[in-house]
Amino acid sequence: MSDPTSAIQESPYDRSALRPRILHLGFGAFAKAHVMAFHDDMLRRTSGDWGVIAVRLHSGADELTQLDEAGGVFTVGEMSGAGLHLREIGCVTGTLHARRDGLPALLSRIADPGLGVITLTITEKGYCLSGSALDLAHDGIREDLANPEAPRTAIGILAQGLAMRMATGAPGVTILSCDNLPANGHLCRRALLDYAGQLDPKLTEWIETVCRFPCSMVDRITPAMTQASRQKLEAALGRPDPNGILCEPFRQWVIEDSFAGERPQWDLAGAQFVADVAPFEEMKLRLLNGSHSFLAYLGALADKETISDCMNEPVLKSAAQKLMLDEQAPTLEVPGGVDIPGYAADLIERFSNPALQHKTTQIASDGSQKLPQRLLAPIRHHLGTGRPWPLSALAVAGWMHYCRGASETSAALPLNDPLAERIRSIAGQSDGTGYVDTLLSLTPVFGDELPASQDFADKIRSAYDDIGSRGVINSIAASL
Ligand code: CS2
Repeated sequence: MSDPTSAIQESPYDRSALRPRILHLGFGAFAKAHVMAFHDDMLRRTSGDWGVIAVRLHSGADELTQLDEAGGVFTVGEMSGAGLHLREIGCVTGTLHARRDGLPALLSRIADPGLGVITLTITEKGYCLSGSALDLAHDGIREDLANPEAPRTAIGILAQGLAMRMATGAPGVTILSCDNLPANGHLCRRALLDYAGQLDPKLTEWIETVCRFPCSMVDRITPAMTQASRQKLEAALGRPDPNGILCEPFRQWVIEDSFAGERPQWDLAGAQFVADVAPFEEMKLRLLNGSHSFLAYLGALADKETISDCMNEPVLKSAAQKLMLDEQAPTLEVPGGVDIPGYAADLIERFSNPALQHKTTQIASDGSQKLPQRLLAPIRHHLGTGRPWPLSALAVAGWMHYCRGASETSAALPLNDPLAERIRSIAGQSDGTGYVDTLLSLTPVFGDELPASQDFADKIRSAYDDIGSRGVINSIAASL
């Protein structure tokens, strides 16, 4: 049965009037489905000239060339049980790839005085953080600091571009992080200031004075494209769109109202500008992303391929709901006007969307970067208040089992993580308590304080043993 499909909504605005005023770093699936969809929607409602330059630093040169060949225009398809709603996104006016086009082209674009906003989707690891500061021991950061005029990391490239802006008297710029980190704007600012502080105090002062780093909460479930989703899009569109992307219908963007210059009117497209994003960020990171990670590790171990497959398993579905309401929500300062049970119920419905085919192994990637804000921060809260946290313990223990690379039926599970090499070597040397304790000593993930808590370590060890002896579903069922 084919999906009922609406005709594509074409971009009705004059694309030739767009100027390169926004640069998006990390132009991948999420940027297309979220930031660009909001931006395109805004352009449909204004006669603005905010064009976007789509940038990638390392991989993805061919994808950008392919987008150039399509004149920058691509399709976003919103998938729901009811069908596929297609829209054309026309806000990208050009692309830049650090290797394909050379670094000077990218740096001069960042330094262009006409550029007002840099939006970022560079993933958690792109910020090169250790805790809440720049990791000065990070290989990429060390190399960039030794050779600041030819940087390779996003932080090194942004800093060099900002140094050029300062040198030419260009105005400050807004750098808007759209990654799933708590206080993402503050972390981004801190990373840049720490980096600049190693090189030039004048640059540090310039950044502090004239640049702005609003925090933002971004939300739209956007699975990586597969051959099946490309075919689905082609069937609906009547032609292939190699740049197209499929995602869920829901989207949300809450942005701190702190801009260096003019602010794009994203509110016309449904974004919210607020004074304090923190309550929104934490709610989304813990309820949505925290339960996503719970389902990703435990679901993958139980051979569930997608999040909607997890929702078809009653134990996993009830557990996700209970994790949200009993273990995540009590740790939050709830944003005004938000009804948490309603928000959680909507999440369960979004997770159940069968059209998304969102792979558990995709969400399982980069666990070492995701666990701290999604699961460990709430656990720290519970250790302080004495509330039980059995499902969070199973999620962390599930990550540990997942890192061994095999599901309960011995199917291979991919370990994509900046710490993969270290984790694999730990897994190769030990199992059981020895393995758990060695993982707990990974300070980039657990810090120093948590593993020093006997209560914390005992609960993780016991959840790990439980999963090993009783199996994933039975262990979860026992905690419900
Ligand atoms: C997911 C997110 O891959 C992951 O870690 O939890 O990408 C999630 O789908 C988005 O944050 C939804 O807004």
